[in-house]
Amino acid sequence: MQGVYKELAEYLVKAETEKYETQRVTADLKSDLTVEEGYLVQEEIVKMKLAEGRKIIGPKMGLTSRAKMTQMNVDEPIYGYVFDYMLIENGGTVHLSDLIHPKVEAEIAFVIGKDIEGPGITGAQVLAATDYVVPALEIIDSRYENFNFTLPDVVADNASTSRVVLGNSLKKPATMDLDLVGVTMSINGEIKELGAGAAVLGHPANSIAMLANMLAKKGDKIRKGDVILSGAITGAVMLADGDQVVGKFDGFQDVTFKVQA
Ligand code: OOG
Ligand code: MG
Repeated sequence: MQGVYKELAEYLVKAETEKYETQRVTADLKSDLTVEEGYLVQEEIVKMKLAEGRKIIGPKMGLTSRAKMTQMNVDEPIYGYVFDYMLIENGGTVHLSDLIHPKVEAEIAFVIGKDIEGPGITGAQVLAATDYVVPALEIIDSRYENFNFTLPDVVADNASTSRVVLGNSLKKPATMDLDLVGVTMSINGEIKELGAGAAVLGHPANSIAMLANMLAKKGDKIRKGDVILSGAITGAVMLADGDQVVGKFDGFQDVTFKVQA
């Protein structure tokens, strides 16, 4: 059985590396893939990346806001992993030639100061274990045609994770109400999406708590030093050559990047 998950992982990593859209796993290769099995495929992807010498920046949450669940037609939060090669500096450039069909979304990231081990973790416990919060723009790039997927597909595909731009301003979470942080995401000076931290499960810390509790089911935990995206506050917007993307988060400095062919 293990062999099947590894094969599916190789199929998805090949699409990522060679930058082409591919058929959904559940459409073509394994129509009865469950969400749990999707995570087994994802684990194989993580193993492949680690074997190549990539480093984990942290797990990430996805599909934690209604905006995202509605946009992607799925109804449950998921997690995936961000690796070192995915980081783009604030103000940097995303090259379309490196990616398939990228979209951008606005998120709040948590820099974890102490291990967090579920089950039963609450948002308050997450805040107590968080050193800093940082605004972020995530560039997602589903390996599937038209970002069309079921929950098992997107879990297998490492939650569409592709690139991350972290802001430069770090804040102590105790100094602000993260649920009330207003966010706009603009492209070429025009606001495309907007929202507030509360869009993510009522408070972004609840998303990190859910992650700790999900990881606990497989005997894993959140680790000191992890930098964790809590999931998009806004819907995701397709990127095009020449785009100048700006995320404004109330109380933080802007997060920006540009897009080039
Ligand atoms: C899945 C990735 C979701 C988020 O923040 O909701 C995600 C997708 O929409 O392709 O990263
Ligand atoms: Mg995201």
